[in-house]
Amino acid sequence: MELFGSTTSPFVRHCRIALEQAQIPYELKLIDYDTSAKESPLQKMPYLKDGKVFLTDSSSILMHIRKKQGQAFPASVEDFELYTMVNTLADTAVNLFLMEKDGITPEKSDYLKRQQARLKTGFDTLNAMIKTTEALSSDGIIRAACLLDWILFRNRYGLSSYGQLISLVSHAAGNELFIKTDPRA
Ligand SMILES: N[C@@H](CCC(=O)N[C@@H](CS)C(=O)NCC(=O)O)C(=O)O
Repeated sequence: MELFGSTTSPFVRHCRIALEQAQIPYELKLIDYDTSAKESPLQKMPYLKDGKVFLTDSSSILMHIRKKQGQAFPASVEDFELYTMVNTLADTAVNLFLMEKDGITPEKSDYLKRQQARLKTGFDTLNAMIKTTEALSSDGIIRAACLLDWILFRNRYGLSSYGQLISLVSHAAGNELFIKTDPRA
């Protein structure tokens, strides 16, 4: 099985953690955006090749992994709500980051101002929603830990007032698989 992506993408990191949890042997193929634009119709990373199976989104990749592991994906409606909420925030934060690299900032775009506002209401809600500090206990929680650590790594948003979010990342930071997939490594 081959997983294609970068070591910095929070979406790729989640898939790597799931593959490790499922103890599925795989090769991480490091690629850049030019390669994903050529090889994936969605022009995004991650994508996965497993024999004849070709998957172009981290959610279908996770379903494939969890199925092989004999686990449900999503595990519950509540965990899927958390997962999709974090996913939307991840898309928002990554878009803002990539647009900024191209010199387009919220000051210049009402659409980006709305994206920025979404981060605040989203993080407020996540902070109230996340009750566990068991960092890798479900896909909703893993996705949250991957996104929050990416936000800290890229210095994209001040999280210091969000006690539960900070506590989740601190617990994750002590986990072997989280350490192994650290984007700073
Ligand atoms: N829905 C996708 C999102 C993946 C995604 O946004 N990946 C980013 C890297 S972190 C990407 O490839 N961006 C390239 C682009 O938007 O041009 C998934 O869950 O796999």
